[in-house]
Amino acid sequence: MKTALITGVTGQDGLYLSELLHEKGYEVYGLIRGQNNPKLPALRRSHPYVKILSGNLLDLASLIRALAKAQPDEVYNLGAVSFVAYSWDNAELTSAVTGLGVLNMLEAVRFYSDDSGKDVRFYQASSSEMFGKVQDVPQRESTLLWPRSPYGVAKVYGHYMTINYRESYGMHASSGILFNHESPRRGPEFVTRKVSQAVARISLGLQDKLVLGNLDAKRDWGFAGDYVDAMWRMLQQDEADDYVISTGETHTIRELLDVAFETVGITDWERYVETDPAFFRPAEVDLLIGDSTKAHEKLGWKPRVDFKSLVRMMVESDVAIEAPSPAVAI
Ligand code: GDR
Repeated sequence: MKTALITGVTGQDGLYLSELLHEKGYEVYGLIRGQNNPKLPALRRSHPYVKILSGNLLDLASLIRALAKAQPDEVYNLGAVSFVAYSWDNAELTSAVTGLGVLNMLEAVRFYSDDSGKDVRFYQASSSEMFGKVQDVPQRESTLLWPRSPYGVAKVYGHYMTINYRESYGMHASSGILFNHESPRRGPEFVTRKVSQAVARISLGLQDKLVLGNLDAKRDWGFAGDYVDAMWRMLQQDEADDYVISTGETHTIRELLDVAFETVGITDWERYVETDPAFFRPAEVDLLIGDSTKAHEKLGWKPRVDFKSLVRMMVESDVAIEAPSPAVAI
């Protein structure tokens, strides 16, 4: 039986990845920050097989202790401050957790590997946000990185540190450059879930307006459940490497609104949607579209859920969540 340690285990990807690894027979450990993490009770209920360890990406000693306890074969570093818009107001914190946190985890893995003699495999959650200003269409592994947010800059640091540990110490450290990936478990601050929740509530008469920022940005949106499978495949390769994971399709926020509102039978969504400069970003990433040919060829990976099915899945899930529960007969 293999053992895996996941940071960011309470996030969307952490939940899907724990399920995937559990189904494959892994013993799954999750690193949790803080004594009273509000997401912990839900995780214990929905994923009782995840063994919880306490640790913080900013505290190297805590990571070394967690590795000594879990004795993992594979470490998936998904923990980060992950909301791009938040990163301008919290640039130092984002740089610490999303950037230096990667270095701490790499160091902890190096200590533990040296100590135990085990060749621990490492996955770093890199991001399409690293591409930033458009250089290449579509973006691939060799595209010049030009991040446009403190979050993107921190992810570039983590990405190159991962490559550097691979080249310096021969570590099996891989980096997945994942484009946007969504699901009904997505946090409500991200645009897809903000839209799916609002559309569900508008269709049920619970909300009147949806206020957004830039409707013209283009994103390559895939399903998170498909993307965690790519993470696992990367760590099963003989050689560690970097891979773009994407659908190869791009859509504007307007197209997202078209499909989301259409799911509940509304075609004139302009009546419900307003824009507010407060939701515009100081620097925008205008166009993301990924070329994951390398992942197709080397990992045998392909996305299964397309854009329309993804948006419908999210809206339908939110309609079920928001719908008033049927009256209970006395
Ligand atoms: P992103 O995702 O920044 O691409 O990063 P997000 O869903 O936040 O934004 C996508 C695009 O939508 C535009 N937008 C809005 N975004 C939000 N959140 N709220 C709004 O009201 C709104 N209106 C328009 C944004 O300007 C942007 O262009 C996500 C995160 O998961 C990162 O952690 C991850 O690394 C990348 O995807 C890949």
